[in-house]
Amino acid sequence: MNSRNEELFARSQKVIPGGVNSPVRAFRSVGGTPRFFTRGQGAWLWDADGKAYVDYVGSWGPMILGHAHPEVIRAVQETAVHGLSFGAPTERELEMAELLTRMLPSLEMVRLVSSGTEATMSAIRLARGFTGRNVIVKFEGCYHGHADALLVKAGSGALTFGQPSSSGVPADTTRHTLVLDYNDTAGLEQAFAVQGDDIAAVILEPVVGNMNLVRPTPEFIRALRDLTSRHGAVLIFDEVMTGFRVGPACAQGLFGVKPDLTTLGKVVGGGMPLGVFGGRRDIMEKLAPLGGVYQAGTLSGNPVAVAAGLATLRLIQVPGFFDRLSATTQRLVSGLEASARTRGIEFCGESVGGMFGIFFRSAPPTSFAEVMTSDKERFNRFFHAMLDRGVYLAPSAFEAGFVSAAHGDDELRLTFEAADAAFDSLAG
Ligand code: KE4
Repeated sequence: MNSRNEELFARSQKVIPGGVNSPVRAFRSVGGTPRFFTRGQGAWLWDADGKAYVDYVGSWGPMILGHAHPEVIRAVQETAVHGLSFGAPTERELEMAELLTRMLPSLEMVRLVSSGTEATMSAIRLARGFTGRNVIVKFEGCYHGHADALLVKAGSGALTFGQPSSSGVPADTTRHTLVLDYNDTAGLEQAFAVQGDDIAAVILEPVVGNMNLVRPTPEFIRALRDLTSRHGAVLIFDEVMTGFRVGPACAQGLFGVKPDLTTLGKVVGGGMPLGVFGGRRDIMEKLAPLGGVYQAGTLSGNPVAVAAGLATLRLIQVPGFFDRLSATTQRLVSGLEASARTRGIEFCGESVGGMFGIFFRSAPPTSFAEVMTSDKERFNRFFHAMLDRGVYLAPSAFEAGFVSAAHGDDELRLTFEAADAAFDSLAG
């Protein structure tokens, strides 16, 4: 037992299932020992052995400014000294709600919650309450948190209702969830043709990050908006990952689409527990205490989490922020592609704003089936070769990566040097 990470992991597995508080952190997809981080600063993390890493996970998206940004830390400190939680309205959460409705035109009203899962779970219930319908449409490869109704895998055949993708979820709960193929416009049209008037909502990641990165086709986005409008179904953009990550007006701003409801998380809390759901006033006003759809939370709108979120949202609105972030992310992907190409390794990348995907396949995938043809084993070897050289990528071939405003020339140079050696080790 030579590493403090290994020692901590051995201890942790005795008292926390899998040694982690969220499964993907356990490195089961890539193998090896998860790193226990002790601190982060800017684009960097340090693990329990004191080893430094350039961080491309960024806590799975929230850390868009980099770790421990002084203005965010100060906002948290200045708020915390006046009390952590009141369970009552505060001006600060009103400020956050007003800011969000200014930043996203589709948000006429919002509710603050404590996680992305809470946001999507609430949005689904609200859509069902608003429409009086039960059927929810989601897409294979999209992840929306761990609410029962959304832990669903595709049914045995097209247009058959989903089966639970987790034990502990009653089949009854998922029998109203239809799982279709992402970017399959014909399949979506057929579902609406057959069951359109029973569909309460369609929920999707408008740029997928949870089967690694997959962009939507323009016709798929158009069909989603047309069909849901025509059939009175609620269109929910789950922007927990893409929200204020792919652009200042999220993915809906990139695509020029107004969803009926939007869910947010990650960046919006700046690293603190904060989720948001919101959208059309006529839908949101169905929520208690106004309407019959119940939703609540002890720490909803928590002042300290909101302070971190407000500081973050203010800082990402500085002119040129997303141009710079997108340029850095594109440079990262292009540099990795060039390194692999030089060595004749089949590899490609894709980026949207400050998120990226890398694949051991010849072209960026456009569907779940295509993602599954990527060479997972090669990714796992690449992951560890980069980790050994101080570059922390997402510990799964099926997760997107994230760049922060703190990533600069030095971090890219180190990353490319590590990638040259890592690709050499694969070519060898
Ligand atoms: P949380 O409950 O983890 O805050 O959010 C759930 C969620 C909802 N919607 C989307 C599009 C998401 O990406 C997520 C959470 N994303 C994962 C990363 N793949 C969080 C990391 C984890 O599960 O540990």
